[in-house]
Amino acid sequence: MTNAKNNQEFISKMEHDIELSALPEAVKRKLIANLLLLKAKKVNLLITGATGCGKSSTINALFDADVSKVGVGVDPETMDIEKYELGNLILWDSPGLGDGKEADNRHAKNLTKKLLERDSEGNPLIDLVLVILDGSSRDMGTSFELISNVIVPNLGEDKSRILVAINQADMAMKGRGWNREDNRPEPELERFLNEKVESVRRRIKESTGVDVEPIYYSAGYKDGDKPQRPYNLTKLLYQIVHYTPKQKRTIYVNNINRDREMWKDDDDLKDYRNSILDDIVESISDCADVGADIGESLGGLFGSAGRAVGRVAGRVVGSAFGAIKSIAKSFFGGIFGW
Ligand SMILES: Nc1nc2c(ncn2[C@@H]2O[C@H](COP(=O)(O)OP(=O)(O)O)[C@@H](O)[C@H]2O)c(=O)[nH]1
Ligand SMILES: [Mg+2]
Repeated sequence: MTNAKNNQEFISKMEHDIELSALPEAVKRKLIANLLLLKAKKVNLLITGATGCGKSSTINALFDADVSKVGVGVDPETMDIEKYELGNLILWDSPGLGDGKEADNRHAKNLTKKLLERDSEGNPLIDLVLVILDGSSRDMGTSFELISNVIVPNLGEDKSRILVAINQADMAMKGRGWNREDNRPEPELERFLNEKVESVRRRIKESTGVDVEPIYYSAGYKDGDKPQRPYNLTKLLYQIVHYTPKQKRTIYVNNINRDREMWKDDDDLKDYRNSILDDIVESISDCADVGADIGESLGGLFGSAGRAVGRVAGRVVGSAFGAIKSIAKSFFGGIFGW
């Protein structure tokens, strides 16, 4: 089953369920109008980091994109950046620094160009940059260089478009402290990883002034005789969803990996799942927005009495939030095996 085929599936199902729900007609119409707007959106996610840090593995784990097979660029200027289109989700996969002086200059130039690119509405094309660090490497210097010299200076005013994630958590102490059976770190490795997260956070703050909340995870691997499931992949997805502009969050739902094995192991699964759900539901219902609209139109018709009705409609929208959440939850349940 390819994800491109499932693009729009989530939104179509939501439309169908909202239509059949007991929600007031005006709320239904507004929600369906919101869904139509969401359908037209595209999200552009730029993934970068040193060669070998695990960009391809991460994309494959999150989105089941089979990145070895799709969309390889041919333009020699931008050959190093690969583009994958999964319906409305567009992934840009670019090497970071560490490939030698000449290649690094090229990568920096391509990254800068991509970050400065604007969409047809004049907004930055790239919605979010995911910088992956190799947690098994002792030398993070080139990654900090990438962040402070190439990524952050080209983000514009809003510095919230950057996420930093430390991959290969299982190999951070050369494999020591990783409980292979349960696919999670033992306390000693956990401490080590938490310190690493803290030092990465501090170094980025010191060199750029930007606050990031790095996480550690493992993209896992399929090759070899003992494949390993990802760890903290739901946490990574939560961050990606959360830092994506609100109106675009539903786009991920259509494209996440349908293989339940990918989403099993996290440090606090329940919490991330709920947060993802809340973020996505918020993007569809946008309660305040719906309430205000309805209140306004009723107010225009009936004056102050209409505004009072509008306030009631606002509360009805609160119940719409609940209805949408349960619809979304059942959809997700099928994917994540909740
Ligand atoms: N142990 C371990 N190996 C990983 C992990 N993620 C990626 N790898 C391995 O690291 C190598 C490079 O990964 P790849 O995704 O090709 O990196 P890219 O160059 O950034 O795209 C491959 O052999 C992967 O199997 C991980 O979380 N743990
Ligand atoms: Mg790759």
